[in-house]
Amino acid sequence: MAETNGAPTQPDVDVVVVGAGFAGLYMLHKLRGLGFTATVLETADDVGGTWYWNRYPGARCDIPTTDYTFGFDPDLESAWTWSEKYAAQPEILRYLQFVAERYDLRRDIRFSTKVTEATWDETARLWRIGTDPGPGLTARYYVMATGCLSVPKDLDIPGADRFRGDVYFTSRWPHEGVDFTGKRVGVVGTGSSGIQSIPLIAEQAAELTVFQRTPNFSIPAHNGPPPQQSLEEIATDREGYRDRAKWSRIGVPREPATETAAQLTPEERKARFDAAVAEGTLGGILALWADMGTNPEANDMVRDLMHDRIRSIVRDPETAESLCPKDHYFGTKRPCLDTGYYETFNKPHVTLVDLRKQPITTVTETGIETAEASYEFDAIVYATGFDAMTGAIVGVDITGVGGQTLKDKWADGPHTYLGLQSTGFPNLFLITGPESPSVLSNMAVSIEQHVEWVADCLRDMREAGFTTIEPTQTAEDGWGLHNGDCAAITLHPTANSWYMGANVPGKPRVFLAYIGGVDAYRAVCDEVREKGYLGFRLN
Ligand code: FAD
Ligand code: N01
Repeated sequence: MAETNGAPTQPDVDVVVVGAGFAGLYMLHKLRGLGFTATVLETADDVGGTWYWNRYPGARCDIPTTDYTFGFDPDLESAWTWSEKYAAQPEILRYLQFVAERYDLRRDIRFSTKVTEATWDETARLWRIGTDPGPGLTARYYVMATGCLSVPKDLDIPGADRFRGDVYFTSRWPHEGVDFTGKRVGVVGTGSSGIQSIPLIAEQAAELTVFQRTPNFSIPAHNGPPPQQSLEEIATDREGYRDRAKWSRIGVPREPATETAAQLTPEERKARFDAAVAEGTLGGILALWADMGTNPEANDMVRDLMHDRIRSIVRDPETAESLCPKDHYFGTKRPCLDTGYYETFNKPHVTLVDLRKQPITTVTETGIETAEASYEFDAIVYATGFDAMTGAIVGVDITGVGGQTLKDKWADGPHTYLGLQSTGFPNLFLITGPESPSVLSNMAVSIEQHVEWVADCLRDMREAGFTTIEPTQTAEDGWGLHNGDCAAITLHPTANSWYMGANVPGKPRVFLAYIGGVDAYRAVCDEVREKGYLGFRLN
């Protein structure tokens, strides 16, 4: 670190980026292209982020890979071919490694390095970043590309540390894989990770017991080759195709439904539902009719169709009823795409334990006890989710102007302007942070939009001679109100979802993402920039 009379005048680098997933990799590439010096800090020992950590059997994307991919470089796109409609974790990891190699990114990434603290030095106008292992470094700008689903939720099950058999977390799966052949396995959790892994664990295990607290909605992924129509559209008009995704509601090129449920006959609704199930995409099933996310009756119609489908597959009526989600509206928890999930419960060696009827009382040395029974296992798999959206951000001890910590400021929920910055924390940028479309969208598209906005902002500042940027309080408060209003007109706040922070005991209950749409959000961000960074204070 350069120092004059003991006080640093110049930072070690222009920008520190934390995280080497999709977001951190593209941020580094973009910054370099603009002539900024940058260092990426990453806990893992290689690139990949989500796709480095989540190596459980069946892990794959739920946005078609032709869309869940970088679009910023046409040459990169022609250099890579996805093998499946929904590529599996090893292939997505290979892709991100390929990206790192293609742009020679690893030389500016410090692996096996956890960022523990970051403090804004008001005099020197730079961030002092503390790392484990040290030494830390200083930077003018600090970008958190730390991921929305990167911090596993702490286990909140009594006795969990007593179990003497093998314990696995889907979010921290061993690199060498796990062989469950002949084993008695218990899986706790039936979100996307559980629903993807359960059918494959069932193929190996001698006995599989699934502990379900909340059933989830799932439709078949119908995985296979990448969709021919997308491939053709990309081949003939790549830019137009990517543009349609950027200006769509969830970041995939698709026209939204315009008719409300009441405008359709029951036969038309059923035909749309069947077509969406046959298509096997979230974009399709979440857009059956225009009011399914806002009108309880319209949503009930999807729920009923989903329940009928589950009952038609699962042979044991009691198990089928337990698998039918009734405590939340369709779409208010992220729906899942599966391969043979419901069919798995027809196998004689697979048992569903409905924790609504018999809650877990404790984990024991040899298994799991519920209010009604005791289950013995060789291995327990926890697919229990993440401290989503804010976990990785407040996991770093971040101190801003006047000694205020971000953790304190966000004690009642995140406060940001555009999900990009928080008042009192100059030059700190969040990639796909809370109050941006983020996890409600195809994140490849949302990550690119944020990275490009931040890069443009830093270049604009350099050209205009500014060195600090932070939102005004008015802008931040206004954005917070707008976020809350957008969520309030939907059914989302009614669910105990991780979108609401409800999965982590003690976490404030607020809707964590911006639900106004990828298209509307992009328009706001573009306008803010065009109007000279309206709502930001530059110095
Ligand atoms: P991440 O990939 O999470 O990377 C963040 C990195 O930051 C991690 O490597 C982490 O180790 C590092 N990090 C965090 N804190 C620190 C720290 N303090 N110090 C140092 N390093 C730190 N989204 C979709 O749009 N479509 C999908 O199909 C899809 N599938 C998913 C499947 C799974 C199993 C999961 C868990 C998520 C999925 N997501 C999907 C969301 C996914 O997280 C994003 O699409 C995307 O990969 C996020 O990239 P990122 O770079 O922002 O964050
Ligand atoms: O986590 P989750 P996830 N006792 O929070 C249960 C993305 N993703 O890793 O709902 C008993 O959804 C919990 O029960 P409940 C995607 O965005 C995508 O599966 O809290 N059970 C729930 O069933 C996804 O939404 C893919 O009642 C407990 C489960 O554990 C997000 O990541 C694949 C419990 C956790 O489900 C998170 O998914 C994987 C307890 N104490 C992930 N605590 C794709 O398909 C928790 N549970 C692309």
